[in-house]
Amino acid sequence: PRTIYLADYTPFTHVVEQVELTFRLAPATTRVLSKITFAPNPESDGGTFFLHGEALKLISARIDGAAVEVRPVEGGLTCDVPSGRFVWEAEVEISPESNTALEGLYMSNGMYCTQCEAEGFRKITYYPDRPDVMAPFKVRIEGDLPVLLSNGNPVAQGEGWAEWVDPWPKPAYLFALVAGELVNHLDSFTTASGKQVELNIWVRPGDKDKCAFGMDALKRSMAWDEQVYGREYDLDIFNIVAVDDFNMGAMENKGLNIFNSSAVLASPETATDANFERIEGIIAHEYFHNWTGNRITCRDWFQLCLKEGLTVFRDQQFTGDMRSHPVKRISDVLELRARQFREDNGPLAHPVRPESFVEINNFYTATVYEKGAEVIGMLKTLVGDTGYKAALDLYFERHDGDAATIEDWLKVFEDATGRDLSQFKRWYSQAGTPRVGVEEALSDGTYTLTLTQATPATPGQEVAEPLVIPVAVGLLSPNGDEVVPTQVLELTETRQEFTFEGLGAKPVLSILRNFSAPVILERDSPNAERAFLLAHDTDPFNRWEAGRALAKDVLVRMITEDAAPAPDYLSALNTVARDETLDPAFRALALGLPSQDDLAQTLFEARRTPDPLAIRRSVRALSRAIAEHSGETLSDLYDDMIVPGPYSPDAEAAGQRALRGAALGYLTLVDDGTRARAQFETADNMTEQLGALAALLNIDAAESELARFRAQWQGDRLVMDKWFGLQASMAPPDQAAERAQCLTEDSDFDWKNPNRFRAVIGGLAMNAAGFHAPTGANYRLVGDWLIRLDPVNPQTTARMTTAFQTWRRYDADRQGMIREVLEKIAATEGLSRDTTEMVGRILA
Ligand code: B3K
Ligand code: ZN
Repeated sequence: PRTIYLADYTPFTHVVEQVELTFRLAPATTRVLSKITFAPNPESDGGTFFLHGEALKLISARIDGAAVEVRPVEGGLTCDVPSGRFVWEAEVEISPESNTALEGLYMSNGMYCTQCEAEGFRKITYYPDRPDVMAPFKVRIEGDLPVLLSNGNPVAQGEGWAEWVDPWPKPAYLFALVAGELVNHLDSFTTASGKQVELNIWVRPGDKDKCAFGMDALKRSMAWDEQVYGREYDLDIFNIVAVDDFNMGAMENKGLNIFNSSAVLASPETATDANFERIEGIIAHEYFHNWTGNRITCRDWFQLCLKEGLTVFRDQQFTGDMRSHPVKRISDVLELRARQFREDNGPLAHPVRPESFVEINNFYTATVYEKGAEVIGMLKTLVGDTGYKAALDLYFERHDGDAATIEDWLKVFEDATGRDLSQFKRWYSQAGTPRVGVEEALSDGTYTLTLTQATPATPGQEVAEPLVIPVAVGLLSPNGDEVVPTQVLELTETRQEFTFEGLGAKPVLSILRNFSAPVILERDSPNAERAFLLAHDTDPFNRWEAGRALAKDVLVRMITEDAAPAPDYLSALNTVARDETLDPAFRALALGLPSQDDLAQTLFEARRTPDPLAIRRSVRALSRAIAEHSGETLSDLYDDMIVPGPYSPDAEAAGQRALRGAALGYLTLVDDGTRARAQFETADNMTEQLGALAALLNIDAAESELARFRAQWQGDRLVMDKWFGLQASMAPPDQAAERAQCLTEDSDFDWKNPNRFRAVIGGLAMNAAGFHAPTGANYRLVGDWLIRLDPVNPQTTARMTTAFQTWRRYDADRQGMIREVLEKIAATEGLSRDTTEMVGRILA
């Protein structure tokens, strides 16, 4: 397969002035008629005219009304074209019903839908399928279905046809079409300037009662983007459609967002608090793309973080405003460490702006998205809130309608704030998680903080240059008063000193407040200091972080030295759990332990080979010790944190349920499941029902509840995904293989549905000790399923190969077995470009 390089960018030979498409829908033989006006691109040095096209049956092609001879070439076609403006017309045939890759135009439960990002439009018709070619689209859909949707505004419709016009020039990846027997949840929004916008969430008839929350989230997103970024919506209508078969969460097509049904449908009975929060965040994210992604798009796919990092940053701000900033920050950092640090410290590490790729779909990663958002957060910290606002205003003013680059993005910050960002730019080109070292000294009232930075080598990058790292610090006096409030130190060199004058006693350092940079702090502070910060830090993030560092230290000692759970830690945790001045959601997070995967990585970095079974044993032993030590506290919390009244997914109620749920998890380890069974019986919402089920599974005593859960929810695909996922991810190590086998043989295991496949195969990969069971049976099971899925759905297959990205952490036996599986995948005949690239990188 061919590698594409950022350095090779050249503009397209032509500009597209207008696109007109007609779809004659039929499951196996859809006809797509296109009429496209091309004109020479003044920015291009010329070259051969080329249109992308894949898996298309060309029926006819004309230029300016006359038949034209086209020459098929790899990935599309070329032909001779007039030197000036001309009209290209083509008719092609495609087969949506046999499109299992879920890219291009495909069918899901009898409904037609599209997914064009990144390069799916070329499976619909011949076109310059690249984001820097933007054009207004006019679309006519003909089909015997009641609902026919496309981008933009509806302009005309009749029995079996509809026409849509999108006045905003857009790249083809934002094209969308939906046709089906759908019903709508209807609402409206009045924009700041008084324009009425019709809002719809389109679903299958049985799902209409699951739209209210998503609609509310949409309206809150629209209002927020006006208030915080001054961005108004720009069409008469905004449509969201729920689709059951979808490769990712959702897609921001102009005026017609298409969602995985799991990312939009919610009712109290079927969705957990976590689901509600995720839905709110994804609806906001896709809506925010209307400005950061659609009005301003990317010049090429290397600039993906331009829209994704920024839009993630915006949705994080939104959730913080809607809920709680500290709780959101802690959750985001947990995610970042679990997914992005894992990627950045293994074979798949790549810069936030990659410089080459084989298959762009493989780069919709935690690095591009989440680290991309962290980079924007650092920029904001460095230039301040007013600088950020000025820069964003300038960005929208200067680049509206553009296909922009990271250079453009940084330039608006430079122009708006006068700051030189040439060193900061390294965050976009240098992969790997920087390690920051800390030394402290006090003499004659001067406190000196020496910070160092180093970034380990990553694939293709041997030497790393120093970055600009904003390090937020505060100093506390030994009695807990803040003697130096938060200030941002700018670490720009490999080693740098910062001094603070006038300190009588040695202060306690609270460093990297609010996680001001995506780095790993290398600092061995004494546990007494961590316990002090857990009790007193004025920065909520660092308070939580101190507890986490303590827990990690305790666990590492338990794993490596067979130590007993440290009593100091147990009592510190008990104090936090009881502290009623703390938000319940925060306390719930503080009660969580580091994940088994996180511990494996920690051990690996300390040059010890992680033993997944030993890790699991220690985590369970510590959990039990917490349950025993804090029995009374947990039991009080369980009794007190009952949320009165009917279920509401709001942050406060969800926080109380989270704390009560955390208590239940621990209590179930010591009460034989009495409380969990009772809760399962009486729960009137999915959060409590699933929480009880998980608690019982954790003690391997959920057999009857699993059967009842299934009987109750058999008809609900999204709830059944939970049933599958929980069992795969929680099976005890010695049963995981058998359990997973059994789940894949289940009559409801629809492996072509990405949500179901991910629930089982992805769930198993997340079951750390189970996945790594010493026989290697699960490696082989996952490998064989990936081989089977690849010809059907390369995108989901490639993404799931990441289950193996940490393989070099483990012992020689496990490495050998994983290598065998990876090599077997790599040797599979006809393996997709997507999976070939991923497996190649993991093995390299
Ligand atoms: N932009 C889409 C992701 C498309 C993924 C293509 N493989 C969703 C999002 O980030 O909002
Ligand atoms: Zn996005």
